[in-house]
Amino acid sequence: MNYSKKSLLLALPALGMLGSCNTAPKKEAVKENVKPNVVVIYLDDLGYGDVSAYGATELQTPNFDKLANGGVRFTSGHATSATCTPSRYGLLTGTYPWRNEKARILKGDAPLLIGTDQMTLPKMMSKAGYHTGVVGKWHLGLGDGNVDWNKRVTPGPNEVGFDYAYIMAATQDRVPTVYIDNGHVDGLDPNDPIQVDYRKNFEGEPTGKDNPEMLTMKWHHGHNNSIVNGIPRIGFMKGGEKAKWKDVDMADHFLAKAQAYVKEHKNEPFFLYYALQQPHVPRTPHPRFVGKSGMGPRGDVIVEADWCVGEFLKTLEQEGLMENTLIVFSSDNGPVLNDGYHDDAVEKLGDHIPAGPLRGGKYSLFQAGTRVPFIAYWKGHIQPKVSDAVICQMDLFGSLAQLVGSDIKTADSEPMLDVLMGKKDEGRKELVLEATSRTALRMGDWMLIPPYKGAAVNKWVNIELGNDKGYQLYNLKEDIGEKNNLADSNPEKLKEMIERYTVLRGKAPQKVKKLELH
Ligand code: NG6
Ligand code: CA
Repeated sequence: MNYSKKSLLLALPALGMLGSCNTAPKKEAVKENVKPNVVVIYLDDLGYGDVSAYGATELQTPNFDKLANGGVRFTSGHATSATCTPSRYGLLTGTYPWRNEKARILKGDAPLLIGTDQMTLPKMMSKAGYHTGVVGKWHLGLGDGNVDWNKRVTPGPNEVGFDYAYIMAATQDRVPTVYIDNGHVDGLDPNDPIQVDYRKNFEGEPTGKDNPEMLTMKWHHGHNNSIVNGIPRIGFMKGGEKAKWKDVDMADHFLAKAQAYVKEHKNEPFFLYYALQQPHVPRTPHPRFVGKSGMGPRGDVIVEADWCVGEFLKTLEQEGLMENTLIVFSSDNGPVLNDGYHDDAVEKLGDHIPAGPLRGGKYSLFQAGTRVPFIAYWKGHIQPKVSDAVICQMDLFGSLAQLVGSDIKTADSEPMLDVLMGKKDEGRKELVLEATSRTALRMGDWMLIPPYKGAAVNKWVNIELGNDKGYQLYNLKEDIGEKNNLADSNPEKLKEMIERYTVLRGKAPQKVKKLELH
C-alpha cells in the first residue's frame, strides 16, 4: 500500500492569499502535505534488556515504553552488526556492511565510508520530496582521509543525502570533540585552529596516560590519549578550545537541535535521523540525572536518553505532528558494561541485565550483539502489538521506499512496510549478522555461527564473542539464550544452513583447529 497517497491535505497558509491587490501572491500559496514525516531515533549501545517494555525491572524507561507499548514492539529486530559503524552503514545504505571491507569501527579522522555516488536512505527520501536531516552521532567517516578541520569538512552527511547535518564526527570517546554544523566546526575560533592526529601526540599536550592527575574519569583500557573536560579520549587533538563540547550538555544540545529541526520543517515532509550518544562511553549524564538510576552513569544516561525522547515526542505533539509522523526507535548494537573507563557500570549494575534473556553483548555474534530494541510507532496508524517477525534495520530502506512511493531498491534491503506497520507477521526468512568482521546466519528461528578463531571471551569487556572451533547451531524459539548447541544432534539443519550461508556470503565458512586464549 502506498500510504503517501492516502491523505491529501491542502492547506492555505494563513492570510497568504488575503493581502492587498498590490501584493503578489506568495509563491507557495498552496502547500501539499501528503507524506508522513519519518523519524529514526537511534541509540548507541542500548541493550535488548535496557528498556522496561522489553523486560527491564531495575530501570524505568517510560518514554521508550510509550513508543513500545503504543506501537509495534519487535522481539527479533536486528541491527546488521554488533558495532556502530557497520550498523549505521547498513541502516543508511540498505546494504550489508560486510560487503564493504572498510565498514569497521572507524577512527575520528577516517574518510567518509559511504560513496557520494552510492544510494542512501536520505537520498531516496529526498527524491521522494522529503527534507532530510541528521542530528547526533555520525561515525561513518568524513572527508577524503586528509581533513582540515578548520575548513569545511567534506564530503560528509550533506554529500550522501542529508540536507541538514548537525553531528559529532565519530564517538563521544574519540577526537575531535566538537560539533560539526553542515561541515563547519561549530564555534571554532579561527585564531585557535584544530589539529587531529591518531598516531602521535602534539608536543607538550597532556595525555591520559602521562597526566593521570588531570583526569576526572579514569581509563581502563584504551582511551588514554588527549584529555578533554578531564576525560581521556581515543586520538590526539590540539586547539579548538572554544569549540569543544561539554560532555554533560551533549544530550540537551542534540535534543535542542532535533527539536529545532522539527519546528523548522514542520510544513514540509521531513526525514530526521536523531542519533543519540547514550549509553556509549564516556557516560556523562547532566547533573540533573546523576544518581537517578541507582546504577551509576550507565543507568543514569539511559534515564537521560529516555527523558530526551520524551521531550522530543512533546515537540512533535505541540507541533501537531504526532498523527503524521512515523517513528522508528532502535539501537546500533547490543550492550557493554566496561567499554574502557572506570565508571561503575559493572560495580553498580545490581540485578539489571542489559542483554535481557540474550547471550553475549556488543562485539558478539551471539544474539545480544545485534538483537536490539526495535519499535515502530505511528499514532492512529499503527495498532499496538508485539511482533516476533525477524526484521533488520537495513530493511528500513525498502520499507520506507514503499511508504513514500519510491521504486528505488538496494541489494539487501527487503521491503517490509506491512511488517513494520504490524499488519503482517512474516518477516525475513534469512539474515546474515556481523560482529567485528565475522558473520553468522539467522534463518527463521535458527541461528548458525560458523567456526571462528579468536578468544571465546573478550577479557577487556568481559563479553562472550561467539568464537568456537566448531559450528554452533541454536534454535532461538526454544533456546533464546543460545545454551544448547544442536550442531551435532541436527546434522540436516546444520548442512542446510552451511549451504545457505556459503551462497549468501559467496564463500564457505573457515575451518578452525584451535581456539586462541585471548
Ligand atoms: C572500541 C573502543 C570502545 C568503543 C568502540 C566503538 C577501545 C579499547 N575501545 O575500539 O570504547 O569506542 O570502539 O563503539 O578503544 S561503537 O559503538 O562506536 O562501535
Ligand atoms: Ca554503538
